Amino acid sequence: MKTPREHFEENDQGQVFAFYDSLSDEEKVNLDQQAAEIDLNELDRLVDTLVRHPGGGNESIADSLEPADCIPLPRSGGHQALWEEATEKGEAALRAGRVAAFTVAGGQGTRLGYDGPKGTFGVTPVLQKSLFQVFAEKILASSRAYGKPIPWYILTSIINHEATVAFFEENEYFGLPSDKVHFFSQGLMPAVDDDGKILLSGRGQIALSPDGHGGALRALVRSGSIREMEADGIDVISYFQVDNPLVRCIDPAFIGFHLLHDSELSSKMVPKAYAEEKVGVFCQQGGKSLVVEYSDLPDRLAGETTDDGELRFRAGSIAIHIFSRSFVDRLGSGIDESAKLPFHLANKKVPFLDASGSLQEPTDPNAYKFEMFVFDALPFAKNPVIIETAREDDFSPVKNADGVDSPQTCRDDQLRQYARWAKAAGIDLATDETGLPGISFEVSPFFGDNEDRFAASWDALTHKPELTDGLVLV
Ligand code: UD2
Repeated sequence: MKTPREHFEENDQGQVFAFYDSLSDEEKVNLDQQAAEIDLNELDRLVDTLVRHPGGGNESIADSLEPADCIPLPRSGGHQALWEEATEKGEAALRAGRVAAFTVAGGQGTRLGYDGPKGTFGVTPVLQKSLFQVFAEKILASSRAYGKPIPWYILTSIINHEATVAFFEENEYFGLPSDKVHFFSQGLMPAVDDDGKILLSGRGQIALSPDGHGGALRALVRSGSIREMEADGIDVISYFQVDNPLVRCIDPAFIGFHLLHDSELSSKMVPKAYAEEKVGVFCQQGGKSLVVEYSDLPDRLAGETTDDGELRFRAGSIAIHIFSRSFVDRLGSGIDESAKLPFHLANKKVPFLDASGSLQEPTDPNAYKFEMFVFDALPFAKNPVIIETAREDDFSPVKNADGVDSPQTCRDDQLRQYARWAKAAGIDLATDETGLPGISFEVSPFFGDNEDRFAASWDALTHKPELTDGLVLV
């Protein structure tokens, strides 16, 4: 049996062990463990196909792309009766306890410049509740409404696992039963230089980073989460990203469409706001559905319009999906050789140890990372369904410190949503032409997490407060 060091040396990756002899016993064990997790054959193949011989480019993707078919909202011409049928179907599944929520929160969140797991970032207008608290309360409100616990699975990574778990413990799981909140860490991939050599971030430390949200599927299987869901009778997994507090974590109509179509993977889309918006686009190619990431869609297609002036490739992916449990099992366990998520390449700045052992902090991208994207599962899914959703009810992510998709735009979108609900309930509230109220207030998901529940709670109040700055409806 070869040692990891011998194995790496034979595969031209001996630099990983360059400082091995100077390490303590514990550090040696640690480095051996990290090395043992790396599949050098897979890495070699990735370096060869993605780094040394990158092929194709955008134009080859574009050749036979068509826009995907989507189920429109009633306001865009969809059938009201169909949406009602879907809602009933989804509600029945929720009452039967078949649904789990799943959040991917393993990313680094570098763009926001916030030091800590992104889910701990405060976002609500008055109380500055964290993203995690918002999701927890929405999940709890749904589980109360349908009379069944909704387990919540949270994907973390080596970067934030401990801090994430500690945050939930400190906050007593925001009222959720602690045995219904499950954390598990995603896989890691090494960063390599231009020559495909694995980089070290310390003498006994490989430069490892999360394997992308596509790694969620194998992490769900490896962690035993899929088996646990099976034992609990859960077959519907409601997937969303950690950065979007507007998301309806649990949406009966969406669940219903997924089940009515016997779909393995369903997705929500919003019409893109403008051609350059940084969201993937749902397309079709060779009879399969797929998402083409914004950076891969040639400008000429992104900007193409139809006769009525709409973007032709307009179905923006907002990273909200429903997976069937059996589909995750099939893809995540790797038993289906024909259904493997590809890796994508990212050219990044990665601090590394040079040959003399000093740490270099590059100012330009010096390394390649490999990531899987969860939406690459779409072409492998049977009966994929894409439904339209209202952006204002499902999507306002916090990605950047300022400008678009920032804490400010997200706060305003939450306020606009509360104001719409308030007005629909008959409350007199002044708003500007974008629907933004002049006051800052907040609605707890327990008071209402949609227009109807808000109206019901409001009507039930014997003493109706005046909506003033700082008011929180709980
Ligand atoms: C993502 C989508 C984009 C659009 C947009 C909507 C990709 C590549 N693009 O863009 O098409 O749908 O979202 O907001 O996803 N994450 C992990 N582990 C990882 C990497 C990421 O859990 O290894 C999580 C991360 O914590 C976050 C989510 O995945 O919740 C999105 O990651 P991102 O910020 O890299 O994606 P973004 O904004 O480029």
